[in-house]
Amino acid sequence: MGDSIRFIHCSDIHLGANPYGIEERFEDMGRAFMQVVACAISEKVDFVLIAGDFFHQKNLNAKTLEQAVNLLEPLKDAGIPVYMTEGNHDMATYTNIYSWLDFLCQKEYIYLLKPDTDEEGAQVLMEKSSVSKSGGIYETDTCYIVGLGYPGATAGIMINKLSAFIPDNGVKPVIIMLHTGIDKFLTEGMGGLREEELTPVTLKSDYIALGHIHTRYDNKDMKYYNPGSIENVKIESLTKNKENREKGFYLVDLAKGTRNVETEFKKVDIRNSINIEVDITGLSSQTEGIVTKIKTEVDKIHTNNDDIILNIKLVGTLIDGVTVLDINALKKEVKTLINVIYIEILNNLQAKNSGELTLKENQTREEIDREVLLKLIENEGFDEKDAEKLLNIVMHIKEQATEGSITMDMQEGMDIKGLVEKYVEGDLL
Ligand SMILES: [Mn+2]
Repeated sequence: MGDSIRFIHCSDIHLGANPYGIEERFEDMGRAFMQVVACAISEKVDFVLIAGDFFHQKNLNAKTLEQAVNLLEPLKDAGIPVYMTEGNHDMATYTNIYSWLDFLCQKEYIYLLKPDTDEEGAQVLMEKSSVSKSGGIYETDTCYIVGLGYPGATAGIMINKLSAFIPDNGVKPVIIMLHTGIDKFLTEGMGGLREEELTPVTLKSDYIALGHIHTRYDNKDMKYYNPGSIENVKIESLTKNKENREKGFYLVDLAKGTRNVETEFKKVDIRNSINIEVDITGLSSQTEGIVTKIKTEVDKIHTNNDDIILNIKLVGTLIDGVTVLDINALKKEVKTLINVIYIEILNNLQAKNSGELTLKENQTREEIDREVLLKLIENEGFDEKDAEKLLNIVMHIKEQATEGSITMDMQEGMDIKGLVEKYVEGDLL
């Protein structure tokens, strides 16, 4: 045994996630975690921490459980314990107290650390023993590991209450696992914990292993570290970023004497995804030219033949003024030139001379409405006759909505498409 406790801290593994039913993505999630396992074995770590969301869903299918067991098996064989706390994705539901993580714990693949609930329904941390597999605190030879789970919306109150149960770190280092985000690193409106609300935990611990937020952040002074997910979980999360954000986990050395913490961020090799804006100004609406342009732009940043996830945003103005393209035909053509497992093309083309309106004096409100709407409809590529017909339908719906014969469902919103279809089919005009 060395002078330091060496461990891996990873989070948000999301086994079982395959957005849009892309089979390869299911395998990608497993491949990412396999790299964590390999590192744990080669670096001979003392243990592995998983700070929540090991699974993507509370209800597993057989394939995901099989994948999980196959991935955990080598760690078990190497005698490397895995300590886990629950995330919002894989925690037990109110009606189902026993989760798949409990199952893995019973089968001795992992130690599941979570707060218990006392008679009053309050969250309490109990010590885990060989008799009771339940509890939030586990004492190893060298340290205490505490699982605070997913504290939910009242994180601040819950953390404060639970912090009273955390053992004193005077004797042995205390390592905390917590599945919640610090609010200043979140996009607005996502909630999360204020940094100062973590203070009672910071004071009693040496390392706070966070999970929940899929991008990396940390604060050494406050002792918290969030590695982010080890793969991109959603396709949507890719489109927001121009480049791939690094994915990975921390390899940590915690000095037994000084309690000094050294972290190394280990990158995970993940599926390449490319998000680009392609300006096709000056081209015609012919598929061939557009596809060639897309291929040229992708080749500038993607230089091998790996299967990628491709998100394209088409911008600019075509010389023939067309703004509506056959996206499916485009996707099909791109697929013959670039190896993709998933492709999305967003059409953001601008019409020629769009937005030019010449308002005359003494025009009525209705006349202005008609003119503006007609312009918008024409910009979508409808010919004059269809545009006029569609305009009448839209004006009719607007009239009915104004006088209250069409009402909007506050939950569902208004089914505009359905309404238009009804009028087109029934030829109500
Ligand atoms: Mn997650």
